[in-house]
Amino acid sequence: MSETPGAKTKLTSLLSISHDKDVDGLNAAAIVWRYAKSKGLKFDMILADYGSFDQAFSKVAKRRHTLIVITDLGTDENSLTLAIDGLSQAVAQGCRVVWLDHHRWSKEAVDAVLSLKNNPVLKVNHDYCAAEIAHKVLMPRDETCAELARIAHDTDFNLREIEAAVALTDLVSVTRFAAINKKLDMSATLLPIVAGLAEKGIVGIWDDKTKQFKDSVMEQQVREYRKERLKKMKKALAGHCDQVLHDRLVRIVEIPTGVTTTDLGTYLADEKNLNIEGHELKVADLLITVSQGGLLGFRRGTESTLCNVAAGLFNGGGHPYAAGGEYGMYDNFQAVCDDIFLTLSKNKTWIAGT
Ligand SMILES: [Mn+2]
Repeated sequence: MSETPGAKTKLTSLLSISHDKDVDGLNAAAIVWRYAKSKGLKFDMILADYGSFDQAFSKVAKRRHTLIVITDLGTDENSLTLAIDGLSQAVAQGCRVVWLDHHRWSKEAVDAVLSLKNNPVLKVNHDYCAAEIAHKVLMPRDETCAELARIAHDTDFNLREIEAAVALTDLVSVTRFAAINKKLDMSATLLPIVAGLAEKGIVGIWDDKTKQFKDSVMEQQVREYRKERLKKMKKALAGHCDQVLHDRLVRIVEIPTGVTTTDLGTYLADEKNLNIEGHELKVADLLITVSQGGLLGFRRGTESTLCNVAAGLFNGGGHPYAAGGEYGMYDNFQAVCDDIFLTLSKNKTWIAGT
């Protein structure tokens, strides 16, 4: 932003609320942190995921003279009232709101945020990841932020062209899974990573010469995680269920805990990984992952299927290349597969070009 936000409203601190789920949310928070430093604002951060980020707004209501910057989180009917109540209270106490996101927003939600007092800023752009938007809006001339934005883009769009981005993605996954398993506070657990990134950018935590994390504990955790993950993905593949429907190979696998759908989707999209005891499998046109809680992930191995449309048949949605839906709790995986295959066989809309 060109104008100094503290000029009129005497802002003394900055509260960052960002998505804890992935590199994009963390890098966005790191960019916001660098912005706070550049303006001499005291910095606090809350990292949250959907379902819990509503709670952040009760904390927001207590803030005074704070620039509240929300990144990589969208708001929907469920969370909108809570968000607006908390933010209205904060704004009445001299706070100002900046909201930067790349998810789908309803007109109602846009209008509600823009109707807040103290000149709220709302930028929603689907073509970029949240860290890129934060970089462009807050710190356009900062090279460190530019690099953080590039890294977030590489992982958010699953390009995997930057080794540090792939490593950081795994570091975030292993740290999050550990926090969930040990019931630790997510913001506190991820804080050292974001702090390192905010301090110096990716070189704050990553050594590009040795291609390792500077912190030996982080490096060890990531190595261990990758080894375990590979074992789990091989096991998941061994239990796969295949069926050809409307000329497309559909593969369903149970996703083990500690493996993300993106990891498994990427692994199973490479035919080098599809050798089971000397038997070569083909890459599936549509891959569906089923989690223990009955959530479904959709990825595709070819462009002949539409993940978002397939997910739509299971109360979900997303992009043509990646989507999510739900099946519900289950105990018989084979029965789940039969059910999913039946639903997909009755409907052809998930075939690209129909
Ligand atoms: Mn994002």
